[in-house]
Amino acid sequence: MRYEFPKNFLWGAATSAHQVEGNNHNNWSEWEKKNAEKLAREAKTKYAKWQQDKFPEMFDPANYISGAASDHYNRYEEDFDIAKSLGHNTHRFSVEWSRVEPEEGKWNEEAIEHYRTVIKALRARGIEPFVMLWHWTEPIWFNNQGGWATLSSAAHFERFVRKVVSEYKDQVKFWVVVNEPNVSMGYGYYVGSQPPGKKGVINLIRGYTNLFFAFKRAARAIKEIEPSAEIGVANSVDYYEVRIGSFKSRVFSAIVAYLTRIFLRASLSYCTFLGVNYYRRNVISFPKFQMDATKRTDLGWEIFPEGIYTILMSVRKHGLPVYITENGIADGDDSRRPTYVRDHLAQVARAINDGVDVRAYFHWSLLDNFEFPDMRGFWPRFGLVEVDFKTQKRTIRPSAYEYAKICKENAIEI
Ligand code: IFM
Repeated sequence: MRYEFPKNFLWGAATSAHQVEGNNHNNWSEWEKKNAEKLAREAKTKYAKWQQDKFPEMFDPANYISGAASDHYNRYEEDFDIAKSLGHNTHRFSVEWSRVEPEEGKWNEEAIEHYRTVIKALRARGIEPFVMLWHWTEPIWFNNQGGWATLSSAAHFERFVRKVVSEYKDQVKFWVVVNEPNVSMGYGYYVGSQPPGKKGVINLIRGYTNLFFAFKRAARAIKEIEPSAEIGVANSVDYYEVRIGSFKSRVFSAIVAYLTRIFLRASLSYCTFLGVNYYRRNVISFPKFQMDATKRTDLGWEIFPEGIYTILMSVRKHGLPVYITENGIADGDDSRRPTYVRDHLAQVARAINDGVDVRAYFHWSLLDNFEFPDMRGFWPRFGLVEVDFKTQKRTIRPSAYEYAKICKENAIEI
């Protein structure tokens, strides 16, 4: 059966500045230099044997230094040509705060012009820009003042957002204020395994609260500067399934859902759309759930397309249009990505059919890049386009063509 997506549906892919641009100087690049050796040593205990055998580069400290990354800062024209050839009509990217405001209160005009050209390059190709304002990286001065654990962080972020929005408001309609607050705060402020490496409940509460204040101030500022702007958050909403006896499971599920969606719920009244990042199912059970090895990604995440349907149905009650701001798979040999894309989009089609107002799908990611959460580095390959990090050669993967067919036809065979 052929399913036609709604007219004007947006099809594209997402990236983030530090993961693809190369040569950033921010809190992550500093952390990478200090921790690369340690991370390479820890790979022995952090990853499973099958992952270690398949990706020995995880033992090389260079894996954990973003360096030139995918050199997208210089090659964005070439990358957008590829996106256009693949039928994308939208693209999500982030503006790197540390480039725009390298010193507190001082704007770098060259960086501001750079992103203006990036936006124009997208528009020239008929690609709608979705601009992410905070995808986890910060200027060093901001970090030195305590990052999100400090009360003044919200005012700093608002100043940056005001500047960016005022500069690009004529060319940009869609603003995504923050990416996956739960994941970044979890690893960065509670576990301490990614920048800024803070740990414990107090830091988590401080970080989360200030990030929320920052979001609120930013969202209000955007509305004030451009009342017709579309505003959202990219929420990480994976599917949790709890199997510990029916009553306990219900209670536990409710707690997990609450904890993973605090930001989502609190942010709703400031947003005009709801961003959903979906990757996998997490089964919580005792004894531990044994995942079918044919259904796992290179990161060991379970491939579970039905989960995106359940998640979409569960956010319908909020009454906002939904944009799937990320969905993708770490798959170095591209053996599972074609099916992953098709199966997830078939579930998206099902949710639309059942009444969810889904308006966009962004695949994560356009390019192989420096994988962020928990500081994993280059070995996990998320790109529709393969990047040879030594030569920067781009090779379009078969899955990209599968996806392109759906984008171009605005339809899927299910
Ligand atoms: O690479 C990340 C991205 O930075 C945030 N969302 C999940 C992606 C894959 O892990």
